[in-house]
Amino acid sequence: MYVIFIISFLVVEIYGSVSVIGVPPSKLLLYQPNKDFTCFDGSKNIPFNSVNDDFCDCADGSDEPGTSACASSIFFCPNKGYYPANIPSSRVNDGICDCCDGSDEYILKNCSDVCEILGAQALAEAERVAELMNRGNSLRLQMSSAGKQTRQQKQERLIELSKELGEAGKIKNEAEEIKNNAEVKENAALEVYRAIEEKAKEAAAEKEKEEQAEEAKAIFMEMDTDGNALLVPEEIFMKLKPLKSSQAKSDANLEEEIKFMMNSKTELSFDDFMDGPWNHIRSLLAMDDTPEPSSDNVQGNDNNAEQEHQDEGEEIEDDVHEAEDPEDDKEHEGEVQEQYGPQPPPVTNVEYDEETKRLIDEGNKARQHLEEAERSYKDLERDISGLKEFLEKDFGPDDEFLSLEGQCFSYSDREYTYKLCPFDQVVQSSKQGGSETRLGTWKSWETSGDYDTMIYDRGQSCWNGPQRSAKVHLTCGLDNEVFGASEPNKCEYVLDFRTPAACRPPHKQPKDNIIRDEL
Ligand code: MAN
Repeated sequence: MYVIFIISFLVVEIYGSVSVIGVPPSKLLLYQPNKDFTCFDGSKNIPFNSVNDDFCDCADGSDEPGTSACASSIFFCPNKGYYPANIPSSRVNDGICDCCDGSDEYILKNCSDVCEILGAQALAEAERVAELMNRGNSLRLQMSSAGKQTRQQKQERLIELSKELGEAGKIKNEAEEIKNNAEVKENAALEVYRAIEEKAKEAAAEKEKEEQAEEAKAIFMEMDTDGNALLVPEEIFMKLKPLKSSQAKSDANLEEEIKFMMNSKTELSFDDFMDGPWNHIRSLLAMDDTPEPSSDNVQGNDNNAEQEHQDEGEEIEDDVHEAEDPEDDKEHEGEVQEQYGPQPPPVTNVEYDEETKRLIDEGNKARQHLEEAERSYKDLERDISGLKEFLEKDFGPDDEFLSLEGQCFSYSDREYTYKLCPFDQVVQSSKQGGSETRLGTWKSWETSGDYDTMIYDRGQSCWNGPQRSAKVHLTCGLDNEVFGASEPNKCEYVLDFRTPAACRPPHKQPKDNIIRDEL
């Protein structure tokens, strides 16, 4: 009796065509009330009144789409006014509303049909999204045309700079030739003065040697108390014993030291004295002449130490300054030095003649000119490589992302502020203060051709972990804005960024998505 009720309920005729509950329109032809039913897997033919009789006949469950008798059956919700749905037939008549039209609960009938409401909401949402897509897409087109224009300008600039580089190369070569020629003349003129200087140095050295010999002679004679032109250990002892440097030594130690100085000889002629202990004795005598440091001097030394310390500090600051300077001047100087060879030696005490002065002046000008030409050439090379690097970046199929280059967008959560500078880097700074942490440097799009996720890697190393990295998920929005940031794994960050550049024209009209008249 109950089965008959179900059958009469489950097979209904609507507008002249038979509908079997739980069956989608596309499969209705397979359920003909005037014929036996063939299981979909072809395993059985059963009388049609066994369809939806709450008894599972077919192994594939195809005979019971509208009851929960077969574990594998699928129930079709028509959901008129909203999206149709397929649910497992086990949910049919379980008291829970699964279909928005309530068709899965046809016995209890405890579910009202909310499909129209859902459909209206979905339609409104689809219209909102379509509107967003439309407006976003027009902004994207504007960004794209600005991007293309910038690309064009940069390409033109690259051509100009490449020409300028050719010119700068010529100027540099000419300057180098002029400098080489000037230096040949300058060196020839200075050669004369170098020879004079060399001679003057030799003469000074010779004089110094003679003076030393005289000093040594005087000391030797002073020590040679018996005047026999030979020094014996006792005579040297007499000279050294009163010295301050000997006061800490015992007589035996001093005697031992003298023996060592005399290379175990028992007596020294003046020549032996000069070859042997003279240098040592001279420095001992010189030390003895040095005044004791007074308390004022000690203070002075402290000041010096302090000054040195300060100087060190300045040096460190200077180092930092240098490190910050992108153009390493020192390196540049080194290059110049290496290329231009040694500068003319500062020949002191020598007055150059007018011609030499003129040649040095020309040499200096030529060196300076070459230095400037080198610098211009390098500047151009740097600009060109910057432009090339820029133009090689993938700014989207229509350059719609290009205008984001050079801009930065911030987002703050409770602990950190994140800053995204598209195509450059992502950084993080703690709200407690402290320096920025680089989370990553622009690498590429995650999947080439899909412009929905950016990858930034090679960030600062994580303590006891890998280098930091960040992914940026892009969605369509009317403004450029970071609207979320998280760290799902330690030192791996995800930022959410909306931008019109990520908007596309809507493919379909919103109404097409809502199936209203499926049955
Ligand atoms: C900092 C931040 C955090 C990160 C830890 C790792 O505190 O960069 O995001 O998790 O370092 O030590």
